Amino acid sequence: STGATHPLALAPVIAPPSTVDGFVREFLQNLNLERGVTLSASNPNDRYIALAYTVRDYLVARWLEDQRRQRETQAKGVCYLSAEYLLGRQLDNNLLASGLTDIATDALAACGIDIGELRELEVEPGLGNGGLGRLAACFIDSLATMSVPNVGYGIRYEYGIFRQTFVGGQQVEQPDAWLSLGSPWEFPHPEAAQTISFGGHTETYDDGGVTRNRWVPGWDVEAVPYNYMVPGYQNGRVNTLRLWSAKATNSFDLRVFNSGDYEEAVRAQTFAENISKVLYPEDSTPQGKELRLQQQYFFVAASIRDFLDHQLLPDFDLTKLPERVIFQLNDTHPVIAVPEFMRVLTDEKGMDWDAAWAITQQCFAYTCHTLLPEALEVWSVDLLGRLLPRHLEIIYRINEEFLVAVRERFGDDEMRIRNMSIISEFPERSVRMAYLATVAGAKVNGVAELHSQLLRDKVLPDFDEFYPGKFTNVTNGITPRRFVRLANPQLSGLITEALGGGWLTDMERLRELEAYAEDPDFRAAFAEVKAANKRRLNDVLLARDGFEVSDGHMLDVMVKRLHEYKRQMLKLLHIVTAYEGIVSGAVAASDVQPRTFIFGAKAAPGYAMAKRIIHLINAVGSVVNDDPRVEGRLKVLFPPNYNVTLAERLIPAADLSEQISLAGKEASGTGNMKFALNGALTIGTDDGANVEIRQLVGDDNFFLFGMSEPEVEGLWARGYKPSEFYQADDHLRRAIDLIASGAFSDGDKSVFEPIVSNLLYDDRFMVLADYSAYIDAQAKVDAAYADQDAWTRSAILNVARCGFFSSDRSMRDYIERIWHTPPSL
Ligand code: H53
Repeated sequence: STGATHPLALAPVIAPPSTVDGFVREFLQNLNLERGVTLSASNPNDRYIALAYTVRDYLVARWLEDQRRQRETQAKGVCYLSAEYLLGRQLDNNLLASGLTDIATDALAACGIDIGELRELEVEPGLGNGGLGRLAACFIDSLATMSVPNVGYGIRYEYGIFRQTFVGGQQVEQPDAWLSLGSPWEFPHPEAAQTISFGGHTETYDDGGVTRNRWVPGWDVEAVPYNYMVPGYQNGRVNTLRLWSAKATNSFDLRVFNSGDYEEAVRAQTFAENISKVLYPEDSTPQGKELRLQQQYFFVAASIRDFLDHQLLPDFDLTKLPERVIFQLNDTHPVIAVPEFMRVLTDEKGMDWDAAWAITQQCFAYTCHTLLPEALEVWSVDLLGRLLPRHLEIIYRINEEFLVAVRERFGDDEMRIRNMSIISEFPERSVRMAYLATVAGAKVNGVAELHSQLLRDKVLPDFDEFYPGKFTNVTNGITPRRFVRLANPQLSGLITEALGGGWLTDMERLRELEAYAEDPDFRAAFAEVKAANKRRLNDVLLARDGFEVSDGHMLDVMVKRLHEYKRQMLKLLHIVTAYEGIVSGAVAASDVQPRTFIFGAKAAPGYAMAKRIIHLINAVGSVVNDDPRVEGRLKVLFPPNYNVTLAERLIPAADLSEQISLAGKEASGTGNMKFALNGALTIGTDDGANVEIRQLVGDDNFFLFGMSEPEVEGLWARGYKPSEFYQADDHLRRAIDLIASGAFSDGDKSVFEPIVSNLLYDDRFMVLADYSAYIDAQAKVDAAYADQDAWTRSAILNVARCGFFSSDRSMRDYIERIWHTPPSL
């Protein structure tokens, strides 16, 4: 308490009045007071910032109130630990959440400002790579909307995911300086910085007759929290996203003073601040760099300290922690939180090991997002020991006790012991973070039914046997606020007209649309919405990239990170086949169903094959688009820098959603859900959440093709020779030969030779094996599209039957199966 007596200081904070005049006043005030300009002297950025501040002002009162109540009730909450949050633009979402969209639009119009123009000024915070980061953003939206106490913890990267440009069709990365004009959505709290230590050594000491170990760190940095509001959808609830930024500690200044080596001291400062400088741009292929481990420890150590020191009441009984909090580990990236938590409880809080371990095993849960072995992080013991020596000791002890228990259960089965050990010995001694998380977590979940099954059967079978009941599934979801309501306002309007309000927070209600699928007027209205979304996309692409989407074309869209397992190459072979058919004269252009193929994909900067595939997509595009023989019936567009903002424009306009990964490789996918909920039909393999989408929408409304996961395994076992598929299939051979001939590289055969030989002699992701099934399925797509009315009916049924994929449902599943954190307040 401040001891304040003024009545205004005692009353709860009051939000400004929700009227157009009230909004105008607040907006102008923010222009004057925060930007120091009058309306007439303001530039667009001033106006955007003042608008953002105005929206913020309405939410802040709720936010402060929620924080106060959370402290008071101490209800159990979720600390979501994630190295990535791919948030997308904030302005529209926060307007929608606060119910201010119309008022703000009118208020700005009254000031002579088009709010749409200000919207376009916001640089989206791209603090994530792909699915995993976007999932975290959807989850915190749902938790706020469901009034579940939650703090999202992460890193405030100064540079988010790189901006992709194309030079001669090849990807060139530009830094994403998203903060260069400042962000009006963040609340920095340098005064609340935490000191985070690294390096040094450990020592034993005598603690009243007991010998204990402790850490004597070598250097430290400050972790400065930046808070972001996470408003629920029109429920008056605002949760917090707390992102940490690294700053040099004063000890660096001291060194300047002592050594007089100013330059060296400044260098050291830069070194510390590098920790939160840049997001690693690898999605599911981590490179094991030291700085990445620094990032991971930096943010989880700050988050745990923040929770224990600032979210708990001062006299909190730590043995009660499992009733108060669950730390959800989003993939292996935050798993170093486990030994950190143990260190704090034992070394700092003086708890004995067994008690601390019992608490830890109830306070953590782990979500695995992959099956790719290269995505499961391991840290060499050498590196861990240098950076976090005490944590390595703790990991060793956890492992020792775990292996004792394994021996008790299974006997001295050395093979099994070696397979289950948290420490692997080859190729170098290292810590398997997924194993550590599995041993420590109360629950381990996969992200789609198939994925969770494979996780238990193939990746962690010994653990599943050892820990019955620990493994579970929570199928991913997406927030309908951003990906339906904001991205597709016209479809949302149509649904509300049919069903009334309320569906946006109760997506199972979309089922009621099934009846409307039989209504010709509704179908016509639905088709008109799709057409309008295509026109809107056309405007966006024209302004952004100078592209035009032709009328009457089917829009066939594949947007996701570029990865071989996702098989953009398969899509490309389909396009080349269609093109080859026309130029060889086998197919008359006039008989081709007009299609525009749209790609969006970033490749990790060090992933050479992925970058080559990007080059090839662009190369095929320029040849196909310019060839008069095609008569404009096939078009390939690849707008650069696919991000959340572009996704929000592309997805509502799509007719066909490409989800064509090799079965058993895509853990879930979430783009697949976004497309289906916006009325695109899916062509897809039986992989990830595609399986569940198909089960829900029905086989008639989904184009399934390709090998199943067991069939993939069978083919590997028999010995896969891609060249046999090449030899056996005329179309495939002609498509590959065309690429090999240099037809897309001005006759230079060497440019795409590595792609061709990879396909013919390696083809880890079995593109050639699934090619002919894919081509057949695409023929079915063409045939289905010819009956527009039937297509529209299927599209409506996709929307009606995919309410399950709301992230609100995912959150309910987590709450019921893992967290046990009921809504509160
Ligand atoms: O996570 C998504 C899944 C998707 C999976 C993705 C992912 C990453 O984006 C990064 C690392 C990782 O291990 C997994 O590839 O299938 O939908 C959200 O669960």
